[in-house]
This record gives sequence, structure tokens and C-alpha cells, in this order.
Amino acid sequence: MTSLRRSPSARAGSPLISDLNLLGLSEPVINASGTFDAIAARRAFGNALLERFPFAAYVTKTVTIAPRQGNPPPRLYELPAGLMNSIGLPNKGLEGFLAEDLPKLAELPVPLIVNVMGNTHDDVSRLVESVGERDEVSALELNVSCPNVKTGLTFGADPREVAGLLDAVRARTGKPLIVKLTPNCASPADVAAAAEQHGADAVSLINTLRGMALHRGEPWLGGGTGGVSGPAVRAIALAQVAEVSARVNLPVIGMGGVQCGRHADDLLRAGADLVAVGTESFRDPLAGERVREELRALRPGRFFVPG
Ligand code: RRO
Repeated sequence: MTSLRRSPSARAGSPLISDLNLLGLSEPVINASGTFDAIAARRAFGNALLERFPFAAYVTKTVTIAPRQGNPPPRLYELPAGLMNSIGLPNKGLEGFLAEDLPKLAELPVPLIVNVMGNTHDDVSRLVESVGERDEVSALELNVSCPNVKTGLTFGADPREVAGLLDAVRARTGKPLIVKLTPNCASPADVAAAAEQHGADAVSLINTLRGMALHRGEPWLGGGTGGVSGPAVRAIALAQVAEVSARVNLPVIGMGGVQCGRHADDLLRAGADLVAVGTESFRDPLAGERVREELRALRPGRFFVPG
């Protein structure tokens, strides 16, 4: 099993160089799930995408057991400093993902992290087992934090729910399990601690913050409410990443409103080991590459020290 565990010296080490080599990556910038469609990008840019892939690892959009159409439109609402989405997990379902998407994603020149979500422990167990047994997959991200589905367990807000989920699924794969945390709860750090105690290999945060927009007194989004992302959430992400990193001894993937190298650097200084670019990729598809280059300029030398 690939080890994602933080070495004991990591927290005490230089704040400028992480000694954690998550998934063997040489760079710390990846994408946030659902914000960069690598299959569409390959159609648009052809092999140029492979030669100039903007991220050090690729995280898929969430996969569920059954295919889903997603929420009714409108699905997006632009905010003064961000974006609100109510996408509602449209996807081909597990079988469709394995048959149609995985072979294409396996051609990407970086490790593949598959984000999965289920309504029951059995669903998540099946997803973890079926996806985890594929050689093309380096790690799984458990989405316990989507703000846009009204059915299903609210796994992510309650430490006991996350503990129970991990107890049910941990043994189903030897691959690293990353738990994607919600900011919409009393204490993300308590949830992260439960994830750590019950076998998670890493945590990622933040998912979007639940919000609402009205148009002539009625909810604008088809799903009623949505998830807020972008610059508006950056300060919240920074505070939660700092709190979670101080609490757990697991690798932390930080995200929320990263638009440039300085923002990525801030999250790393707050305690993240990797940084994900999300909403900014909708504005600039090469944002990941730009953030990586800006971060390199801020942190000359190798990012990861070989362990
Ligand atoms: O698809 C979505 O509506 C969605 C998901 Br799965 C998620 O995890 N976070 C988000 O803001 N939107």
C-alpha cells in the first residue's frame, strides 16, 4: 500500500519544504474534484494536454453507484467574489465510469485519484472496492461533503458518521483513502480526527459552503441552495486548514479560493501538504500550471525531499 502518512518530523520541519512525498509527487499542486474535466480538455487540446498537464495528480469528479442526471438548471450563480454551484453529481455511475472514463483518464501523465460518494455504507464499500482494485487508480477520495444532495447520509458533518463509514470501507482497499471534509459543520477538526482514528490516510478540505441566491424572492438555483467557492471562501479555507493540520497527523490537501501562487503558499504555510486549485480553473484552464510556476518562484529548489 502506498503510504501517505506524515513522517513524525514533518510538523517540526522547515515550513518551506515538506518532507512528505504524497503519492510520489514532485510538485504540490493538484485539482479540486469536479473543477477540471480532463476528458473534455483532451478533446479540446489533444495530446498537448498530456505534454503540458496542469496538475501533479488528477482528481476525478464524484462517481456514484448509479448514473445521475444531476440537479435541474440553473446550476450556477456568479457571486461578487466567487461562484455558487448546484450541480448535483451528474455522472455515468460506477459501471459507466469504469468502462468509458477510466481508460481515458489512465492516459493522463499523473497519478489518478478517484472521488466517490454513496448514500449507504454498502454503496461506498462497493465503490471503494471496485475502483480500488483497478491498477490505474492511485488513491480514492471519499466525498462526505457534497452540499447539493438532499438524500443520503450526512456523513461528513458528524465525526461518528465518518468513523462508522471508515470502519465499513477501510478494509475494502489497500489504496490510500482521502476524506474530503465539509466546512458546513461545527468542527471540521473533530471530523478529521475521527477520520484519522478510523484509518483515513489523508484529508482534503474545504468543499463548498452552503449558500442561496434569490431572484424575485425565489431561489435562483434549481437545487434551491448551492455550494459557494472561489475567492469568497479563501479566508475560511485558510482557517480550517490551519485548525485541521494542527489537530491531525495526516497529510492535508488544502483548497478554497486559490487563484495564484501566493494563495497556494498561504495554504501550505497554514499546514497543507498539497494544494488544490478549483474554481479558478473555470476562469483559466491553465490556472494549475500558473499556480505551480508562481509557487516555484516563491519556493526555489525542490519542493519534496525524497524520503
Ligand atoms: O456535484 C455537485 O453539486 C458538487 C459536489 Br459532488 C461537491 O462535492 N461539491 C460541490 O460544490 N458540488
